[in-house]
Amino acid sequence: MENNGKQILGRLAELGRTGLDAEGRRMRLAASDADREGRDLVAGWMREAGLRVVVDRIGNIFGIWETDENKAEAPVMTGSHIDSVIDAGRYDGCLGVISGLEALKTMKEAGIRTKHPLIVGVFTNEEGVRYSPDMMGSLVYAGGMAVEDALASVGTDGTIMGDELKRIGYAGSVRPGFVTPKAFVELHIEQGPIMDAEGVSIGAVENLQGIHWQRITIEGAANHAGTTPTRMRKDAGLAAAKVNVFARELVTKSGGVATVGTIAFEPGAVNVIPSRVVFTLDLRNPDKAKLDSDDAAIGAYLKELEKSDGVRITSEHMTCFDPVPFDDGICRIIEKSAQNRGLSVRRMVSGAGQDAQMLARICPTAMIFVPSVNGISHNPRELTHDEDVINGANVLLDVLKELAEAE
Ligand code: HGY
Ligand code: MN
Ligand code: MN
Repeated sequence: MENNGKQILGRLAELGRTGLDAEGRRMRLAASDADREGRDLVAGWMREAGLRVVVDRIGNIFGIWETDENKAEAPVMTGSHIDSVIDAGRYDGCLGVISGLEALKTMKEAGIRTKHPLIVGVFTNEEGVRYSPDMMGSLVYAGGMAVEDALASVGTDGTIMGDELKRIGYAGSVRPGFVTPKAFVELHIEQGPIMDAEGVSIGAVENLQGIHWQRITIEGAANHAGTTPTRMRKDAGLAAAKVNVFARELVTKSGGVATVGTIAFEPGAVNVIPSRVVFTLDLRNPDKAKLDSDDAAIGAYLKELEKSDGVRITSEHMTCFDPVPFDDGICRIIEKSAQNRGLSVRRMVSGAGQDAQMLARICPTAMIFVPSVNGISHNPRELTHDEDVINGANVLLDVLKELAEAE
């Protein structure tokens, strides 16, 4: 059985045209007008496919295919996210939503009967760019965060998540976690270089690395860039740079990764020593002990810096997600489907955070990866070849069919 590949590619392109700003940059930030545009498009496709569409209180959208015979059984769920980072590619998240919808449609139109209902989900705010934490919708769905706290979260633009969901018409009434799936499978691009470099078509993702996000504020003293001798400086900018270098040295040893993705200087003038710097540090490692020890080493280093550089430093953790093991049984179904389709397949670790890591808290979960050309992602040059898109969606179809116990 095959999906309608042309439809998947067409919808990826169509969804990819939503959320473009004046400069043509794709910015479908959670609960923005651009996000609404994408949500309306996908919810329309779900209705066209004859799915029952529900929206929960944190704005997660679910397209449900159930029959009188199977609706009492636990559903098999797939899905991902359509919110994006800034100047994003068009595959991240969208591939899993569109392919999941297509798989349900393909089975439905073929008259397949399944023992379990099937659901495709669109989870709110997976990226965490506008509101923290990331994977917010799936975290709330899995019971890891109270919906009230999520709705109260304040965005980088000062808006409130709950108000914005209301404004775009996606403040649903259904309780998040309204049904516990029998299993959850997410198709996603790798976003890294391994599969493309090795020429592997399918990844059976067996676990996912831990993620710690923190926001660090360094207070120094503004002073004249020309007249202030080095020894008298309380340079918040220099201290921030030292933290970045220290974090890179740490993860080079521990096998993790560290990223300072946002940084703001005050007062932000070319000839004024920065008095205040606020930046974020994204630390990741597949090994929990190493991640925790790197995080602790950063905390100790901040204390040292306060003394050596005469600055005041505070830090608040925005997320602390442990590494997540996925379900080996589902990985074996993914491998079997790939082999039956004559596709190369290998086990993978997800370097990126995913909605699947939250669903893994409540049901057996795994992911299917397809290659990202040159490993590029979170970048408009993100690319997955059409053939790999279609292969990934067909493997997802096989896996969902087997998990839903198609007759
Ligand atoms: O940050 C991540 O890993 C994901 O893209 N949200
Ligand atoms: Mn993603
Ligand atoms: Mn992403």
